[in-house]
Amino acid sequence: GRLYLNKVFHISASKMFELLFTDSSFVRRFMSVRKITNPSFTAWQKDASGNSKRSLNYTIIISNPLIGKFSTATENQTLYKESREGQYYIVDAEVYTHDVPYHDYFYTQNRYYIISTSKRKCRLRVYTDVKYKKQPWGLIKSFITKNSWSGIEDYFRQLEAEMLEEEAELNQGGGEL
Ligand code: YK8
Repeated sequence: GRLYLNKVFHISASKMFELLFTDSSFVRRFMSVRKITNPSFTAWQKDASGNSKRSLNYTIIISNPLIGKFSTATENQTLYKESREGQYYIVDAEVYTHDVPYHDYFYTQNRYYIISTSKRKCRLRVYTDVKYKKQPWGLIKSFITKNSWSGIEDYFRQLEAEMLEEEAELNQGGGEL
């Protein structure tokens, strides 16, 4: 996988989890900035193995003449049972884009780590991998991989920027208490 985000924020680990993985106003705002529309979320639900799962559906804008304008997407998230409330959280997100060419060949796996570094700080790390369910022709595969990396890089660069704004808002006036 590739490391796309690795940064310490002045936000507690539990707050970071709430911002990213609940139906928060941060997520709503970030989606509208990214022009991600029609979002629907299921609630977190614990399964037999002890992990929690939820899924998201939304429509993304692509606007690449070779690929298309929009695609619906499904994101299946797993919160691993090894996570410890307030200490660290490990979330896997598998993203399937349903309306792009070769959509049945690949998906993206994002792994989020939220690690508490002190009472009011946490490290956010995101690793990403493009996974293949079937092996496409070499040229197609490199096209998919190249397009995926650039889209993902852009997405996490913006997530970092929006999170820095959120951090500033949350800590406004609070100082280094
Ligand atoms: C999530 C990875 C690939 C996909 C896209 C596919 C092109 C295929 C080219 C073939 C459009 C929000 C991306 C970027 C769409 C957006 C996905 C997002 C950013 C046909 C030659 C959606 C994180 C995420 C993960 C994967 C991204 C897709 O939270 O290039």
